[in-house]
Amino acid sequence: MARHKIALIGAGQIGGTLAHLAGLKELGDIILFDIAEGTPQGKALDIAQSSPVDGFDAKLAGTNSYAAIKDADVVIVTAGVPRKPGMSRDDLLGINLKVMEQVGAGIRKYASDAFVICITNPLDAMVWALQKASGLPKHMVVGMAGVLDSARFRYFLAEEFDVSVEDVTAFVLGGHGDTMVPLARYSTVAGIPLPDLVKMNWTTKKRLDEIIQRTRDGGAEIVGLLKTGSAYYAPAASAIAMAESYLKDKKRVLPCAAYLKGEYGVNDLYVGVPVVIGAKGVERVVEIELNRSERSAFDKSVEAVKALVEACKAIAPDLG
Ligand code: A3D
Repeated sequence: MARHKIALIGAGQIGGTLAHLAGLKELGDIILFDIAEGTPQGKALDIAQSSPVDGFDAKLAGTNSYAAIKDADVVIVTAGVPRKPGMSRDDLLGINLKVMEQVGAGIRKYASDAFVICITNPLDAMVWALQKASGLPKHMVVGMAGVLDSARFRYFLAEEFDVSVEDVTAFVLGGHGDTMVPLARYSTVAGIPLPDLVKMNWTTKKRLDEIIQRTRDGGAEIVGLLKTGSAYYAPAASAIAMAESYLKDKKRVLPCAAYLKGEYGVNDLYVGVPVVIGAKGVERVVEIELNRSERSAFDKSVEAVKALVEACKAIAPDLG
């Protein structure tokens, strides 16, 4: 059986980390694409030279030509600009929308059977634009945000309780950004929901609220520390988990920005919800019951995503 082919569009901080992780996990051969000349070639060569040390077999190549992504099984898109301190994800909209149009055209031409994972911000609007620009089936185009947001939540909870991150599950819904909705009652330590842990005096409601806020602000906290860009290790690890679930037909249940056509009362929009990712792409949207306050937080988040998509349509009417 031939090796899988993974194309990474954007060879910046996340793109390079994706290539390294995909190599270490032997997910397939890797093509790094970027408009910057030399960057994808240099990173590909550097990572390839680590393969004898780490003992993984993967061919890596860098390119400035879309033709090289031909017949990729998975395409992960990070092309565009990241945030600088003081910028919101939404400030990136105009620049990154143009990038999505170019990337979408490249994928349409050379990799129309691929499973496509978008990471470029503002995520929920950019994944919408990328699906429109590429014309790929909606279940084959998803956005990475929920896996990262829930990983941040899990990490903070594991720290709070002084337990292994492995035993903490967390649930985050809605758009990626300040309106994301971490769901406490669907988040657990070894199956015990967070509200029960408050009753058991493991923590307080106030501490939990602080952790939820820190999760919402998780990206900005790192932008503030790094000063020259945004997070890349955890975002890359999160997208790799999604790619792996597709390539190995693992059918993992992961929160992703998925296309909704009526689920959660939302139509024709990409929003973060739990989905099953398997060999057929997004195989199922998991629709959970929301209580009144969760519903209202989710609706607020959906409205924020809608506003961004409307802004995209105003800038690029052809996409709508
Ligand atoms: P960075 O290191 O700047 O890499 C972006 C790369 O894209 C650079 O190498 C650019 O040369 C390249 N690029 C720019 N325009 C094009 C183009 N038209 N075609 C191909 N390549 C191009 O950024 P990064 O890797 O740190 O972040 C990439 C994106 O991910 C940004 O938009 C971030 O905001 C976003 N991001 C999203 C999350 C989510 O959770 C959704 C988290 C962190 C970062």
